[in-house]
Amino acid sequence: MAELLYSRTKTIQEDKVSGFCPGCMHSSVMKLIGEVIDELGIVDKTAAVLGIGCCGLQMDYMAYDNITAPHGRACAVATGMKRANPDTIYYTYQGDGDLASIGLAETMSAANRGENFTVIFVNNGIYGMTGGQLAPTTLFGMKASTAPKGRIAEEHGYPMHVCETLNQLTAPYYLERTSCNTPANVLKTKKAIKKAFQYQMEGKGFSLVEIVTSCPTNWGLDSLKALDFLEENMLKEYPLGVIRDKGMEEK
Ligand SMILES: Cc1ncc(C[n+]2csc(CCOP(=O)(O)OP(=O)(O)O)c2C)c(N)n1
Repeated sequence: MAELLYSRTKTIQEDKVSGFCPGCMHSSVMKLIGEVIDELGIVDKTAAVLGIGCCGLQMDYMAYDNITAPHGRACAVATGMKRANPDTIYYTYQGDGDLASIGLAETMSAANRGENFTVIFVNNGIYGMTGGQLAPTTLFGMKASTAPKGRIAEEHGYPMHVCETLNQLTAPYYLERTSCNTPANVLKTKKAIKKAFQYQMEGKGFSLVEIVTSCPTNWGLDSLKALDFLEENMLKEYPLGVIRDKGMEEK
């Protein structure tokens, strides 16, 4: 394994104030990842591979190593990093545009190879950073800057279910969909992230945790209305739960 350049003891840059929009769940998810890394005692051997988008802003808040991959290529970059440094714990952190649109081939290929890293997939149903363009996960009727009348099947295809699609492959070890819309779901999300990291530490292969989140700014809603929209619409299209857990099947 490559020698670490310096020793790390903390996960979060404590002096940073969140720059995310009000109601954005990226900061909650990032905090959970930090807590999990702390609890597992792996801060000195963890590195993030960040997608491009609001997800990439994580680099401002985390105190451990990270690398930003070209748009959509996080799973390909993580593949190389993990194979070169198998003792390092790698996770990718990607939005729906990054992971399921421009990066779909990289995601599917890494999952199909059963690469031993963890994917944290933040699904807010839209391209956040670039101003609300249609994503593969945009719901029917949901307006986007590139679909002003809302998603229409004939023009834009159907909302893409990433976990269910990956569940068609043989290799993935663990696939779960969670959300951060309630305190109970925040705890479930943390549990899922922890499990995914633990599976990687045990060398089990590819794990993906999809977290359904809101993007009030690009949904054109305030934070509370965005939460209602998430519960009434996003969670209907993207139901929460374990899609596959080979660890449970093996027990
Ligand atoms: C090759 C390339 N194409 C397009 C872009 C512009 N771009 C930056 S972020 C982004 C979409 C990000 O959306 P998403 O992955 O859903 O992340 P979010 O911002 O919602 O977290 C796009 C299209 C880019 N940076 N590089």
